[in-house]
Amino acid sequence: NGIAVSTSLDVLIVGAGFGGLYQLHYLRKMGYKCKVVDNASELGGIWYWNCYPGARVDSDIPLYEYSIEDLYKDWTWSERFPAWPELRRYFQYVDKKLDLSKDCIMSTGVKSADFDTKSCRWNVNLTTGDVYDCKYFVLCTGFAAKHYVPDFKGLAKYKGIMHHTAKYPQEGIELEGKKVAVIGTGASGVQTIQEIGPQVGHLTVLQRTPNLCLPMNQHKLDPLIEARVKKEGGYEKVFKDRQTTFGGFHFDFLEKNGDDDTDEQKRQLYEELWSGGGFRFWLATYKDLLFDKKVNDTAYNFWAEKTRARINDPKTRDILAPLLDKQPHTFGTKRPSLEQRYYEVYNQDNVDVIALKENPIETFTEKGIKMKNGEEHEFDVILLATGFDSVTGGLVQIDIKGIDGVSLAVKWSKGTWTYLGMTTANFPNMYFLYGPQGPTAFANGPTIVELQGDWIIDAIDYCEKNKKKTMDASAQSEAGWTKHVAELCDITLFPGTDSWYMGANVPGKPRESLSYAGGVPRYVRETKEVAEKGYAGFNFDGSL
Ligand code: NA7
Repeated sequence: NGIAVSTSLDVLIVGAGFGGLYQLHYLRKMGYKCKVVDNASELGGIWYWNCYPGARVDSDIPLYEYSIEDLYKDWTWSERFPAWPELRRYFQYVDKKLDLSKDCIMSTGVKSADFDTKSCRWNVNLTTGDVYDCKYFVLCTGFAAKHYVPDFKGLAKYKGIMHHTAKYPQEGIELEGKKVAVIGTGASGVQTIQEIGPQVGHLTVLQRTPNLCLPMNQHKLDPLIEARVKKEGGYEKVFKDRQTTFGGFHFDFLEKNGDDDTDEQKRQLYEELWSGGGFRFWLATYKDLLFDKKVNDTAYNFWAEKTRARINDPKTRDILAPLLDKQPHTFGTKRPSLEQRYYEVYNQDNVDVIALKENPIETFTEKGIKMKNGEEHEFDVILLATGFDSVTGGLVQIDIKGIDGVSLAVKWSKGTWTYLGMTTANFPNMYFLYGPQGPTAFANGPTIVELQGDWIIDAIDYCEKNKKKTMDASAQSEAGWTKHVAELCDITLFPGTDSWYMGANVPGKPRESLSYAGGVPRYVRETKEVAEKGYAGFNFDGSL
């Protein structure tokens, strides 16, 4: 009826993906009055928005699902690495089981939120005009809630169909027979390219940096085998194991360094990891792979040899998989994508690649894209797979003001400051998960969402049981954590590469480690210790 509503809640949660729904389920079960708000019209978070052709998860089943409430028992995946439609169906299934939707306000964004120092509550303004006041404000916006479109010259001139992959139309686009361009070869670009390459009339890939893709080794799952694995406790074992490994997967780095093995042994190990598929070649290898460039080079050489053998044209081979002396970046310091048929697609007559470092985009035109060398390419469809203002973007795009009236965007404009990767000083009773300075970038989402989720739920419950009005990180503990996160990253090979891990993919964004590089077990230990010490480093009911 157009009349704005004002409502009081215990907890307002932003985001109806894995993180937000976990918060809703448990906090509601504990008796707290909660609502989830999400811009999307359906549950699923990242899997609502990323519905481009071929979008799928890079964690193998059953890593990428909830471990709670025996949900796994009545749900069977059809593939080892499921695609977005199946992931969406999973959310519908979880919704049915846990009755979540009734407390989700969909197709609605959070415009702004201010902390009222008198009432010690958050006032949250929604895009509908409705206002909620809540004691706790929990942001579960994920690491890729804000897509990034580079400031290409003439972008607005283009008259054809153009979409960012994370804003792909829900109803799809007819691509058959069309002239299509894909800009960007991160995970989104790689998945799109390998899916549409065989369908479109002509595909031009505009690549700035090659992706050091790893074989996905996708396969269908047999429901009978899965039922047996479940019965024998296989799924529960994975759920337990994933809490104990560096990346929250069910495999981990080895207890040895590259130099502990001969060349022959190395080759044998690499072959095994390669054929195992998924991220094994990245995260189940020598423990110094991401610390020692010499060891890393042996992995790069193996990758280049395997990959180059699949590409027919010598020039294309050098563009997609250069030899070590021209390597685009140290292996694994940018997120490797998992591929199926990706390199073979470039052997098709209807697929070309343009190396943007040699021949950059000059300008977009009415009909397509003009390159620096003067060539103009016409396209019916341009897909921008150009990534995200990752990790922090989803948080700072909401106008959130803490106790001193300073917004989060201003506070983090020169660098990110958090305590434990879940709180930030001067924003009392506000928590975020799968965000900055937690193990976000290197870890399996559902693992982190459950571990950080429990920590946040416990913290809220602690405050309520102990009648605390506010819980706020101290400036000192925040400075300590931020330094700790930087130090953990500085000893790795990550800082040497421009990537979204380092905030280096968006011009002007501060360069820093956006994620905690100490691995999941250490992170859990450190955050648990803080809780066990009565939430050391936090001020309760501090002077406001
Ligand atoms: P990514 O991994 O950030 O990839 C973005 C791609 O877009 C990457 O290849 C970029 O090249 C390219 N890009 C970005 N800006 C430009 C400009 N200005 N010109 C040309 N090319 C550009 O995003 P994704 O969506 O693929 O994946 C994000 C994460 O989602 C992924 O890591 C997984 O965790 C899931 P660059 O490499 O910067 O040279």
